[in-house]
Amino acid sequence: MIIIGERINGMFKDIARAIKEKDAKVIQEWARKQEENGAHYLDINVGPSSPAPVEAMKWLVEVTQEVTDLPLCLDSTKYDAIEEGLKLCKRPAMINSVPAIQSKMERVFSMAAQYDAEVIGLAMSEEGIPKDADSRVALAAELVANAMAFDISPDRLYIDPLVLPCNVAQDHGPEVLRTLREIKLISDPSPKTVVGLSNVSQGTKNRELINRVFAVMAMSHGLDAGIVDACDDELMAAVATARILLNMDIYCDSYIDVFKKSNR
Ligand code: THG
Repeated sequence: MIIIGERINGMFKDIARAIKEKDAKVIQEWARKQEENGAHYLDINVGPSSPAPVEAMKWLVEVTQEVTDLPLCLDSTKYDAIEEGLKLCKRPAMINSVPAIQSKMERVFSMAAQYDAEVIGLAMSEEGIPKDADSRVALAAELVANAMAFDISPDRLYIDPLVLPCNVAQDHGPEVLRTLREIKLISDPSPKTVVGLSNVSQGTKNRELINRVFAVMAMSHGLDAGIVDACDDELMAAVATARILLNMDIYCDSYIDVFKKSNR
């Protein structure tokens, strides 16, 4: 699974404070820590209550790139913030995200073509997030068709079926899993898939266990990437183990590496 580290997000109090006070050290420590723990991309989100999202995004991109060469996943609903961030990215980035809404798809896919960015497409429309897998897959197909219209190959598109907290939307769980599997049948090459893993446990007890179990279940349904807590060693070990059991890595070199890192 492609690991997108979730931690540089203004949803977290320490990040919100660091953005406000321009305290680069906090951001850079999280960038380093997530990279050391195996992240392949870093999600960059200024948070829901940023008074100046464009400026904050530019600053986060700059200070993060001072300490890491990992590609960034620019996470915002404000496309001006994403575009200004893309201009600063040293490597092709990922745009997070666009729903299946025509005007937004046009803006985002033309931006992706211009900056050679990958794109996360959300299985939602003007009407919100559908519950059943068939409706989610239909929205995924719309995203694929629109990406292709901008010459973006489907395998540069990550479809996010949208994971909701299991304590308020328990009935969505199996539908999300079925969506992950069926998305692979939409096109050839097929789009990739991604989830915001920690959503599944928001507001619940025993969050880490719920995250770890859902990660493995989603992987067995073909999940390609996850925006996850890369600093949860047990999660990273579960992911490495699932890769062995799904025959995605050869036992045992990369497998043993994970355990060396967490001192087991
Ligand atoms: N899909 C896509 N992008 C996403 C999401 C998604 N980006 C944001 C989010 N969802 C994924 N990232 C997080 C980051 C943090 C949390 C959940 C998902 C989280 N935060 C604590 C909380 O809300 O309880 C914050 C509390 C604290 O300050 O410690 O759980 O689904 N494409």
